[in-house]
Amino acid sequence: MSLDSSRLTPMANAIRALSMDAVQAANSGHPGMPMGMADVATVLFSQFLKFDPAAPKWPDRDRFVLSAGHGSMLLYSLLHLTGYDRPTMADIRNFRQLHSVCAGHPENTELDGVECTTGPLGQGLATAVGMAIAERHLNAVFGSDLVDHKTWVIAGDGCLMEGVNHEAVGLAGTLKLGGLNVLWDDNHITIDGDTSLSTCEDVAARYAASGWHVTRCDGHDFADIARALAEAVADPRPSLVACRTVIGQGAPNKAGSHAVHGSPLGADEVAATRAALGWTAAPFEIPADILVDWRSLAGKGAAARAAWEARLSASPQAAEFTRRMAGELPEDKGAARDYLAGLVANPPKVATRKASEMALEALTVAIPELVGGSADLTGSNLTKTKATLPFSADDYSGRHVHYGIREFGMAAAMNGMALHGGVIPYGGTFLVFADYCRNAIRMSALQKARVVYVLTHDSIGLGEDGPTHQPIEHVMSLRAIPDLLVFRPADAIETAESWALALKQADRPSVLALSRQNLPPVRFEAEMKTARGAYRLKTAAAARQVVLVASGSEVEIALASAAALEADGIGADVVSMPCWELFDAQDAAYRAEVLPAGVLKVSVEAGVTLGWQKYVGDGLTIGIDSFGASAPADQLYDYFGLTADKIVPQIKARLGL
Ligand SMILES: Cc1ncc(C[n+]2csc(CCOP(=O)(O)OP(=O)(O)O)c2C)c(N)n1
Ligand SMILES: [Mg+2]
Repeated sequence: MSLDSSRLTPMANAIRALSMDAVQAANSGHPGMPMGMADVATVLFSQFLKFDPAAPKWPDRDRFVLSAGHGSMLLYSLLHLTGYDRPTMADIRNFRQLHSVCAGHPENTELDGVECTTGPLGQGLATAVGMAIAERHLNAVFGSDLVDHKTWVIAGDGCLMEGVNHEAVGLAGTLKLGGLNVLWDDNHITIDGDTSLSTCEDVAARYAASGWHVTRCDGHDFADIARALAEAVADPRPSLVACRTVIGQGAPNKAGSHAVHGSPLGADEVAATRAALGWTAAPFEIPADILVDWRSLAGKGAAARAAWEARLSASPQAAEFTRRMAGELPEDKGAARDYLAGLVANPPKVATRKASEMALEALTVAIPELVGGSADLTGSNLTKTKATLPFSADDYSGRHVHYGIREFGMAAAMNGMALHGGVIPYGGTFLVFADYCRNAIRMSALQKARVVYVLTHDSIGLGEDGPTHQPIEHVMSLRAIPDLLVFRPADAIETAESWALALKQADRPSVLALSRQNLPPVRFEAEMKTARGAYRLKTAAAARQVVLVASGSEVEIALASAAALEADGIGADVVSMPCWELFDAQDAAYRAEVLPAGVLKVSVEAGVTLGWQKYVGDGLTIGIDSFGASAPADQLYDYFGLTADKIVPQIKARLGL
C-alpha cells in the first residue's frame, strides 16, 4: 500500500475507535497510548512489518513487541484488523473480562501475534533485545535464507525511564543488534503528568552514546514516520525512533493530557472524538472499505512466507532448523548417560557449581541450541564450556553471551531468546542477585519460557564475602513463584539430574541454586531420583524416630546428624529434597512414604525456615533467620548452628531423650 493518507487516516482511526470503545465498554483500560500511536503503528504494519496473520508462528516473521503493554488495545486492534483468527470482535468487546483473550495487558499465552507478555514497563524492550540476539545467532548458524527478520518495539516514556532500559540499551548497542528498531511514543506524558516532573534526561544522547542510531519523526505525519522507519531499517546499528506524538490524539478535549493515560474517555468525550474524527460507525463496527484496506496487508506477508517455505524445503538444514524451532531436544545419543556413569564410577567431591560446569561440558556438545552466558561472573558461575565460544558483534555464531553487570537485562533477554525459539538460554549470576532480576524470573514463568537460571554461591557457604553476598531468603522466595522449578542439588549426580530435568521443561523456567564450596558425593547410583523432587537417601537402621529433610549443601550435614543419632540407637532417615515443586507433584502415597506421619521431621537448610513447616509440621526447622556474616565458611556453619554437633542435641531434646 502506498503512503496515501486518505486511506491511512481512516485505518489509523479504526484503531482509535476500537481502543476508545473497548476501554469505554470495560470501564477500564488505557485509551491514550493506542490513540497516540495509531498513526505510527499503521505505517509500521502497512509498510514495514513482515507478518502473515494466516501463519502467526512462521519462524522468519518479524517480531513485534508492544513494550508499553498498557496500550494493549493497540495490539488487539492491529491483530483483529489485519486478520488474525483471534481476537474476534466478540473478544474485543470482552476486553479485560474474565477469560477474555484480550486481557488487561497482552499475554503471549493467550493470543498468537502477542510475542511476549508486557506490562511491567521496560521489560518488553529488554525482552526484544533477546529476540534480536536469537535472530542474529540463528542467522549465523542457518544463514539469511532461513533467518533474516527484524525486531520492532513500541515503547513509552516509562519503558525508557526504567533502570532495565539502561541495561538493555547498553547490551544491544555493544552487540550491534541492527535488526532491533524501537519506536518511542515520545508524548511527554506519564501517569503523574508531564515527563518534566521526573526526568530531564536527553534520551537520544544516551542512546547515541550507547552505540545506537537515533532519529526522530512527527508521529502524526505518515510520510515523516515512513522516512524515519526507512532510516532505521537502513542503519546497521540498533535504532531508536523518537516519534513525537500527542497522547489520546483525536480526543478533542482530553488529548495531550495525562487524563487519557489510564481512564475511559467517558461517553461525552467518546462522542466528541467520533465527531472530530468523522467516525460515524457504531461501536465495534469497522466500515467495510477500511477493513478491506487493513486485510489487504496480509498478501505481502503471505508471499514472503511462501518464498521462505520454498527455501526451507530446499535447504539441507531443514530438519535441524525445524527441530530447533519446535523446541524439541536432539535425539539422546547417550552423552548424559555416559556422563552419569562416569560420576557413579568416580564420585567427585566438587562444588555443585563445578558439577554444573561438568554437566554443561557434555550438554553443550549434545545440544547445540544451548546458549549460555553470565552477568560478568563467568569464572564464578562456571557457565562457559569449551563448546561455547563468545557471542559477539564480530561472531554471532558464538554461544556464550557476556551480558555484563546487567542481571535484569540478562534475564529479560533470556526470556526473549526462549520466546523467539530456536535457542535454549541459560545464564548465571550469584543467587543473592536474583533479586535484581526477580521480575524477569517471574515473567519467565508467566510466559512459559524455558530459561535456566544458574544461580551460584547459594548460601553462607560462600564465606568471606559476607552478608551482602550470602543468600538467606532467596531460595525460599524463588519457591514462592508459581510455575518455576527451583533445584538445589546436593552433589554432582543430583546436579546432572537437575540439568537434565530443567532442559526437559519445554514450557517452564528453572533455577539451579549451586554451591560455591566443595561438597562430598551423597548419591552413588545413577537412577534418576531428582525427578521425584525428594527421595529417601538413607534409611533408618535402628527403629525410625526421625526424618531429616535437607537440600543442597546441607544434605551432608543431615547425613552426619543421622549417623550421630544412629550411634545412639535413634533410627533416622535422611531425605534429600532437591526440588519442592517436583515433590509436590508426586502422588499422596509417595509423599507419605517419604515423609511419614507420626515421626519427628527436621528440615535442614542454610536459609530462612519460613516455609519448611509445610513438610515438617510442628517438627524442627534448622536454618538461618538472620543475615549472614563475613568469615570462612566452616566457621559460619558452626556459628549459625548448622553442624551435626549442634543439631543432634536439639533433636534428642525434642524426642525427650
Ligand atoms: C515496572 C512498572 N512500573 C509501573 C507501572 C505502572 N504504570 C503503567 S503505565 C505507567 C506510565 C507510563 O508512562 P508512559 O510509558 O509514558 O505511557 P503513556 O502514559 O505515555 O501511555 C506506569 C507508571 C508498570 N506498568 N510497570
Ligand atoms: Mg508517555
